[in-house]
Amino acid sequence: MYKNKQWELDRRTLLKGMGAIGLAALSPNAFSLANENKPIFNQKTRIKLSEYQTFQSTCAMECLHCNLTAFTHQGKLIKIEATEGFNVKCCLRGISRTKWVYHKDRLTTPLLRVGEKGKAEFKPISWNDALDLIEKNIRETIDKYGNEGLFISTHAGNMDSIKNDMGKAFFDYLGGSTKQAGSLCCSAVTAAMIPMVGLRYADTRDTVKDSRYILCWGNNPAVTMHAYFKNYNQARRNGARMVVIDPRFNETAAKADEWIPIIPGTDTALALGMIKLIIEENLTDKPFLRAHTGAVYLVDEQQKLLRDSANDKDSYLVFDTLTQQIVRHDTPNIVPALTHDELPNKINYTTVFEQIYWQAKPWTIEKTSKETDIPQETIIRLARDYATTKPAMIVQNMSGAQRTEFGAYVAASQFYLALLTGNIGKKGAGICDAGGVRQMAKFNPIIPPAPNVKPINPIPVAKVGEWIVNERPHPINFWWIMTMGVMTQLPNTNMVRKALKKVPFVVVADNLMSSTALYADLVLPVTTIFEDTSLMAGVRSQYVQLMEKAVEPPGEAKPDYWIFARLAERFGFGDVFNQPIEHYIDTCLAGSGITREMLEKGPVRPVEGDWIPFKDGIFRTSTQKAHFFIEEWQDKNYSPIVTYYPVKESTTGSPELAKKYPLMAVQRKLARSVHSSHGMNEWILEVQRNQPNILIHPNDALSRGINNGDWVFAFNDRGEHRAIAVVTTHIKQGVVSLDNGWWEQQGGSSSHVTNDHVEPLGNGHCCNSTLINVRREA
Ligand SMILES: Nc1nc2c(c(=O)[nH]1)N[C@H]1C(S)=C(S)[C@@H](COP(=O)(O)OP(=O)(O)OC[C@H]3O[C@@H](n4cnc5c(=O)[nH]c(N)nc54)[C@H](O)[C@@H]3O)O[C@H]1N2
Ligand SMILES: Nc1nc2c(c(=O)[nH]1)N[C@H]1C(S)=C(S)[C@@H](COP(=O)(O)OP(=O)(O)OC[C@H]3O[C@@H](n4cnc5c(=O)[nH]c(N)nc54)[C@H](O)[C@@H]3O)O[C@H]1N2
Ligand code: SF4
Ligand SMILES: [Mo]
Repeated sequence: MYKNKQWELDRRTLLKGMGAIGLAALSPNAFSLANENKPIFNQKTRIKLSEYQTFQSTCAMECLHCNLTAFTHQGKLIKIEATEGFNVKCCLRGISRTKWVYHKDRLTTPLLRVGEKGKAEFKPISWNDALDLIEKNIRETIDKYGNEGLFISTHAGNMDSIKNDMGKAFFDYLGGSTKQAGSLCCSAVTAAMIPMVGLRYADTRDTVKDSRYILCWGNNPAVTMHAYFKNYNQARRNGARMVVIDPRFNETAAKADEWIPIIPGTDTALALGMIKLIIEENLTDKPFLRAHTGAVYLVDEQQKLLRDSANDKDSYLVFDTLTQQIVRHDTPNIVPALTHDELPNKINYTTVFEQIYWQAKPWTIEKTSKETDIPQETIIRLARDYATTKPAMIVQNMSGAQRTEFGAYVAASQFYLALLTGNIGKKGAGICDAGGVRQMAKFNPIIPPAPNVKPINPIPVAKVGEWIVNERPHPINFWWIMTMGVMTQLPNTNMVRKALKKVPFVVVADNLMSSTALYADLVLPVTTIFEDTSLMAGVRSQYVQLMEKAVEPPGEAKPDYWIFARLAERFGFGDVFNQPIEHYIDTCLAGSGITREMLEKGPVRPVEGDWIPFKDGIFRTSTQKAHFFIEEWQDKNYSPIVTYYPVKESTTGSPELAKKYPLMAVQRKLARSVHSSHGMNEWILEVQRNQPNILIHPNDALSRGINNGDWVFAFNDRGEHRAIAVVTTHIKQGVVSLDNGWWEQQGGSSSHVTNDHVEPLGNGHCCNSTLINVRREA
């Protein structure tokens, strides 16, 4: 039987005893696998340079996809370095991937559960037996529950261009399955950007250095965009002012000119206060708004956009101030009215611009200050500086501020500010979103669309736990989990645990015995980067990169695509899934101008020079204009113009709940990990901290008898999360900051307490709209 003592340790006792020794040292057999696999690290003889072989790959989890060079010797991975000449430099996590490859908890064979779920009692089985079991369970599920009974979860553990797509396509070829709707990460940003500017992913990192004013709004690039933070430092050396809006004095604030603490979830109120001042002080860029945006579109009394023809979606009407006529917005040589006083008297329509002003008008400086707890003079200075210090850039980048209940409005309000001031489409301006090569070139789906896919209602990703437990929208009998740490990353961990226990057959494909794999019925061992061939043409790097196989995987570990190819053969569509990997790489690249041969020489960027999204005011909507009035939001019964809705799970939104749980918890990403990935990396545990922290303000600590360094619990009705208190003024009073990504085996994830409400416009994740209390451990 396969039973690792370390997994059995109680999560409380484990961390208590750890101190500075590091987690691995506790386990009697902790280093056994590592030792077998790393003779070279212990060798005294020097390896000649000529004996090395090098391979390239990319750090494929949801970070910046830095290009990495692996050095191998006699089939073993010796070290990983940042690839010379690549545009960003990898970090400690990237070079510590050798410790991921040779980790003591690497899965080397399929494992079948034999004990209770979560107790880590498995027996090794052959791949053939594993595939038999999967096939049997899929067939039984479809027979008994229909394709609805199948559920696939994928996310960000490996964002290459092959694996997740192949997984989703496999289930489509089975006839369909239940899928996740939205994203834990940033679907609120998508819900704002797609209708407003016509695409998602538009990063401005190339021209950060050209900016004069950088507003990091609810995000922390010094940690989370670390590999190009040098651009921010360069901007400051060039004289730019950098301002951080965050309830926490984060690592970026430590390098900035100003930190503006804010009450979590109130960012849209701040934006509206700024917009009111910018409009009233006439700091808008009117020529830009008239030429490149839908601010001039006419809206009637029923709050409907006026169109020339109902059949032509793009036939928005405007009022031409030259001819005093209502005309289509794309009529040449017009000067469309922007403000109400440019319209004729006695009319029953107005402009989108006026509607924006009406939404902003109630947000006086006093009211904005009261809602956000930002001093009035700070708001005035912030608004004036942003609007007048050009070019100004807002760094949004999948921010913490949009992982809140109305996150789509937060993201949209930042675009409003940029558009109103003409701070977009220019060097050093814009909204820095995550982005990558997909904004620069077109790539193809690797698998042709499945012929017959049953439409099946999805599960909003934040509700995966609760909906499965309550059989919404239908019972799930078979759950395939890959590239995703559901036990650490989905909100409301206790509910997710119940769901994992409820579903009769849970398959987890991972390369480590992760917190999620502990709850599997069948664990499938998969490769890490450098153990298979793949392609990265994704959303975080501006380069297309080949991922080369450098070493053999341990034991029986296989690439995810190998598993789907074998299964597809059993279901009669092997020809679609069982081609050589090169076929899928070539399919993805076809027509992009980039070939595998080019990539063999190194990473390729599809365009030259600085990337400036929406250059010269050309947007990717069908009108090529940026839109402020969003009919999709109106269709969902939300305001089509950015509005501030108070967050429900907050001290003001739920005063009764706040009596029990008066602190607002926000999440933070750590330098030690990308989510739960690297969370158990031996080198990182050694040089970075090895226990979770809770940042709490001295006044909040004092009233709870908490001292710096005490073990404490963050808790609410959903669960509790244990961590060490850091008593500090680096967090706003009334707010605590929780660490993202700690494993169950390390004391458990902060997701034990996070809100599993669904962000309404994008099916997003509201982990930063969470009420808790904190108590000292007895
Ligand atoms: N080292 C490292 N880098 C990463 C990752 C990682 O795990 N580790 N993850 C990657 C991924 S997937 C993502 S999405 C990005 C995320 O990148 P970021 O958005 O920069 O990361 P977070 O730490 O989630 O959030 C940033 C800040 O938001 C603040 N915040 C929370 N709620 C609010 C609010 O309501 N208003 C305001 N104004 N601020 C708020 C938090 O205090 C935190 O400091 O990072 C990527 N890069
Ligand atoms: N509490 C809290 N929760 C959060 C957040 C937060 O700030 N706080 N942030 C949210 C955000 S922004 C994001 S993006 C998500 C990220 O959430 P996830 O995408 O779930 O991230 P990870 O925890 O890194 O889990 C990825 C898993 O994939 C595995 N893996 C790596 N490579 C492969 C592979 O090739 N094949 C397979 N099958 N598996 C592989 C890794 O070992 C790891 O177990 O978390 C969200 N959840
Ligand atoms: S973790 Fe992020 S910054 Fe570090 S090497 Fe990987 S992609 Fe680059
Ligand atoms: Mo994310």
